[in-house]
Amino acid sequence: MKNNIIFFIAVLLCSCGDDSGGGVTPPAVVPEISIISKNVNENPETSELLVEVTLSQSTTEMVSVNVETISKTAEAGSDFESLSTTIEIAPGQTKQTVPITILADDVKEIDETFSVLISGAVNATIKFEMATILIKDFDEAVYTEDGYETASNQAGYNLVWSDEFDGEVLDASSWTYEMGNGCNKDLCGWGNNELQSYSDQPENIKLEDGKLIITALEEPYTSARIITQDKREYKWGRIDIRAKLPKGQGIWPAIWMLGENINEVSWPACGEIDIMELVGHTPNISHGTAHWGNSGEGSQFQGSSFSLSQDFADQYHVFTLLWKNNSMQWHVDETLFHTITTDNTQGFNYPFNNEFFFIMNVAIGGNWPGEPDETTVFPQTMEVDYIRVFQEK
Ligand SMILES: [Ca+2]
Ligand SMILES: [Ca+2]
Repeated sequence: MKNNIIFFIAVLLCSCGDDSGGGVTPPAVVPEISIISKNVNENPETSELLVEVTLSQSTTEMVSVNVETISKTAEAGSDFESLSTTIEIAPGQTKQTVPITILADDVKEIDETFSVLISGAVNATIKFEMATILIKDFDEAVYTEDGYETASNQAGYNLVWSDEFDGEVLDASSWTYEMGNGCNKDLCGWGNNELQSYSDQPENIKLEDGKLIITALEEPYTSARIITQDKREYKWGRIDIRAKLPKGQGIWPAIWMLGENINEVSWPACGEIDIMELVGHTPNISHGTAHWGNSGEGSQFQGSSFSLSQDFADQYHVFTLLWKNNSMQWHVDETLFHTITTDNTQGFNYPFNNEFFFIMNVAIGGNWPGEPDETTVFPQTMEVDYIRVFQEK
């Protein structure tokens, strides 16, 4: 009993000893801690990015938190230096910066991202745990004699399907020929008053030297059109298509996609993604366009174009769609020229977070290019070296 009393007094003394100011110390506030997303340029030389970690308010305690980088399409070791550390924010402060080394190269790349994660906060609760760092690339595209080429592996992605067109015959497990003149009920011409009839014959479509070759022939106009409907349908990813395009008045090559639900909701509600379209009287301009909305007056589209100093018929170029949740970005030779997001829908349903299939064709005539004339040289070919679909890991 005596020992217990002494212990009790000792506890009282101890707790009084902390209270030397005479008042009661308020409990320290527990602020919220966040890490802030940022864009950075890939400079010609290695550079330092300062990422900010912020508190919602200052506190009387030392705050600490673990910070680590996570590779995405930007990779530790080649695009930035991996970091895993603990930082402290001193009492009374509300901010600390974390230096991350951004590595330089002279390789043309599509803008890349990595993440910075905070965890294990002491004296704070985590509000925003993940920052996205976008590295913007300004390197020049490098061309070989036959044009531009992209890497067959892409950091941060898995290759989920590709057709390199290396075989003797078109892969029927991926592609279906669409045949005929497009007459459907009382409409003719594939919906755009086009003149061609599509065939599956070698004079119009064949594989040769690792390329898919679609050939447009003069009157009676014939060409080819292939689709992956019900065979290869994808949602989101990076899509690379390397192709050399035809030219001339009235020639209209296209590499494009339609929503797989087209038979249920019809066009354009299903969505259309034109990765590449070219009208042959402007053979140095590739167009990227999205279509959506309701049929008739509710039909919406938004496009942009990319111009070369040469014709797209002179060399191979790579048409890339970077397609993410709620956004799509069009590139030629890894240079961005068009972006569509959910902010662009004009109040209509955004159909692009859905599965789509591919279409490749060369049309002749039609509403946009008009008819061929005496300047048009036949035959005209679209040569496709590869189509590759990558999806984020
Ligand atoms: Ca670069
Ligand atoms: Ca090939």
